Formats: sequence, structure tokens, C-alpha cells
Amino acid sequence: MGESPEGILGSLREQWNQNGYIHIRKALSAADVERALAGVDFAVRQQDLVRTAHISYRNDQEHSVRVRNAAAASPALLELVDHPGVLPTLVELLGPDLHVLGSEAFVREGGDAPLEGWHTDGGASLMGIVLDPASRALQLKVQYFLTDVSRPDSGNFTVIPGSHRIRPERLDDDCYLPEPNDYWRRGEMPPNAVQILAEPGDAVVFPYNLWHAVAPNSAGRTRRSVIIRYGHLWCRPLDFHRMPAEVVASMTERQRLMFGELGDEAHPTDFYKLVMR
Ligand SMILES: O=C(O)CCC(=O)C(=O)O
Repeated sequence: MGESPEGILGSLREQWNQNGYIHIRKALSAADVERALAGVDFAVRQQDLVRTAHISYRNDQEHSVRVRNAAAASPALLELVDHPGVLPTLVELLGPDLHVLGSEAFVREGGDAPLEGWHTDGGASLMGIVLDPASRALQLKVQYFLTDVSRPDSGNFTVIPGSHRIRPERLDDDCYLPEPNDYWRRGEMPPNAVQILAEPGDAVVFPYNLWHAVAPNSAGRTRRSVIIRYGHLWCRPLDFHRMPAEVVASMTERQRLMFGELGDEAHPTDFYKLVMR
């Protein structure tokens, strides 16, 4: 498949290269949001019942619950992996060999301190890789906001625009970033940091190496969101080894490909020649 410099992204490509993220407003309809919210609640209830290898759970801290491999827990969350509001952007950024590497549901309650420290994603190796602006994306996440975070200090996803161009001095497996975290510890925003103000249904696409964190949630409202992590078919998934057979059986053909289910006859080159439809 050829690359077009502009493609469907147009000026969003410039935002991606300069700021390191794209904010897609109203990616989900109001009905999609309702469905996804029910999916998040269902996935959270499931985690008390289903503690298996494929729906593992972790309560990060007392203020947040995150369900890993949430797409396996709820059909409504599985639908988000190729939602038409975001899929064309993903194909444009990553290319057609899209691979779902993980999916998480978040429920974040109140807290006067930041809910998550500054970090990048994916461990020390990825942390040290800065891409040429002409490159295809390597790994990225889409965060779907399902509740109102249109005011600051509501548990907002917080980023330092342009930080995806900076190679951090320290590369640690936990990917924490000492410099902006010193500001967090003093109760200050790092210079140039931006709290993303999002309405229910908005989506934010960001790469593994954008410096990001989660602001305090002093608004007293629970924040609910879903993150889907993507890479290429030759990247290893992180939240599952293989998706459970009953979930694979419920997928569309496209979703099966996106979860790396190419069948027993797959040729090695299928993992990079495949064109997703
Ligand atoms: O909950 C959020 O807004 C961000 C979660 C996060 O830091 C991550 O997925 O790496």
C-alpha cells in the first residue's frame, strides 16, 4: 500500500507530528457512549467473578479500578476496537496491519493528588525510540472518554505536547519520568503540560512515547474511560496471549485479523503484508 503525505488526516497529521496527539471530538455517538458505559460497569463487575488469565484485574490504587483485556469482558467494549469514528485515523497512522495489543476499562474516583504519575508506555526499549516524523506510528493508544472531563482537575488525561520528540535521559522499565514527577510532588503542573478537556464520546489518540499522566479529580465525579492499545501484527499483545475462543467466535472477520487470529495456516509474511478491510 502506498503512503500519501496528506491522506485523510489533513491538518490532523500536523497536530500528530507537532503535539504528539490527536483529539477526535464526538468520535462516539451518545448511544455508543451509553453502550460503552454499560460495558465498563459490566467489565468491572466481571472482574470480581472472573479472575482468569484472560481477564486479569488490578486495582492500581484506592482511587482507581482498571480492568485489563476489557474487550474480552464485554461485547460493547469489543466493538470499540474498530469503531468507525477512529478506525480511518488509525489506519492512516499505523498502516493496514493494525493489531490490538490490549484494552483497559478505567473507573477513576476522586482524589486531590494526581491520579497517575508522568510516564511513557511500553518499557525502557520503546521509551528510547523517537520516530522520524515521516515514519508510520509504532504503537499507540486510543482513549475513549465516556464521562464529562471538560473541566480541569476532573481526573483529566494530561500530556506534555511535543514530548514525543524528546528522548528521556533515564530509560527505566516502569517508564516513570523523574523531571515532571518532581513538579507533581510539589503540587505543580510541569511547564507546558496540558489537561485534555474532553466531552463524553471524545477520543484521544497518542503514541507510546508521549509524556502523560492523570490530573487530580477534585470535581467529585467518577471518570469512566476505555483505552485500546494498538501496534502492528508483528508486535506482541500485552493484555492477553490469545483471546478466549468464545470471544474470537463472536468477532467479525476484521476484528479477528486485528487480534492476530490469522489461522493455523498463516504464512510469516502475512504478519506484515496483510491489508485490513
Ligand atoms: O487514565 C488515563 O487517563 C491514562 C492512563 C495511562 O496513563 C496509560 O494508559 O498509560
